[in-house]
Amino acid sequence: MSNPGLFITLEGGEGAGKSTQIDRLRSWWVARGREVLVTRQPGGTRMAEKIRDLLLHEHSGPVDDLTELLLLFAARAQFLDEQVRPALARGVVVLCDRFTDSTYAYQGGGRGMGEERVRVLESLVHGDLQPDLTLLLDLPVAQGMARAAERGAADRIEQEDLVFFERVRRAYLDRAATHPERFVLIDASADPDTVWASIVTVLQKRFGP
Ligand code: T5A
Repeated sequence: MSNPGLFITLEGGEGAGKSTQIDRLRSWWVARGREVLVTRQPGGTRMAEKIRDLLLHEHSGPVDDLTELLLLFAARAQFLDEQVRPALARGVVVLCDRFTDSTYAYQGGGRGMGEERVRVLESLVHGDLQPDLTLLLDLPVAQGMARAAERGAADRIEQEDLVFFERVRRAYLDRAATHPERFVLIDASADPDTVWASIVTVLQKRFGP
């Protein structure tokens, strides 16, 4: 059954500007009279935020790749059940900073785990739920890392090297090419106002002025 709400995800590498643009997206939808939920992955619910801390901050040693993958989907199952599905059923516009395409990019691509394991868990956890629109904010890896470094201390995943993030970017671009019906590629290398102008063009084309 289709939802009365809208599920929009923002994706991209480190420092792509997702958080910066999601605030503008919220205002755009509120100005059109829509109730909006801004949320993020990993995280979004109390339990999922605890898993986020485990994944990004509270580690006391190496984290096994499969453990990382399973924790991400454990958090996501709770997040979908508690937050996203009820909101969509109420007609809310859900704006999510990262979602499962991040897992394809970071775990599948960056960690080299491949698509298949991600796909199996995606099918188990999502059922048939997919974003209505995914904005992929793309920019050269070095530029994004420089922005992220200016913003503050790196978390566990941000400490990976350039080669890791090149694989992440490649995996994202492959996802966008494989799912053109929901992905829109945004050039995120420009200043925030220019990036926002590109996003507005996409929103107006899909959802009207
Ligand atoms: N992860 C996540 C996985 O490995 N697998 C998964 O399945 C999921 C869901 C999440 C980490 O977890 C990983 C990926 C991540 O490593 P996070 O804190 O949510 O951690 O990390 P990010 O989403 O990467 O947060 P960032 O802050 O790095 O990126 P954003 O949100 O894209 O960027 P933003 O808006 O905070 O901007 C960063 C800095 O750049 C400036 C901003 O002012 C800020 O200082 N900026 C710009 N500067 C110039 N021009 C622009 N256009 C700019 N836009 C923003």
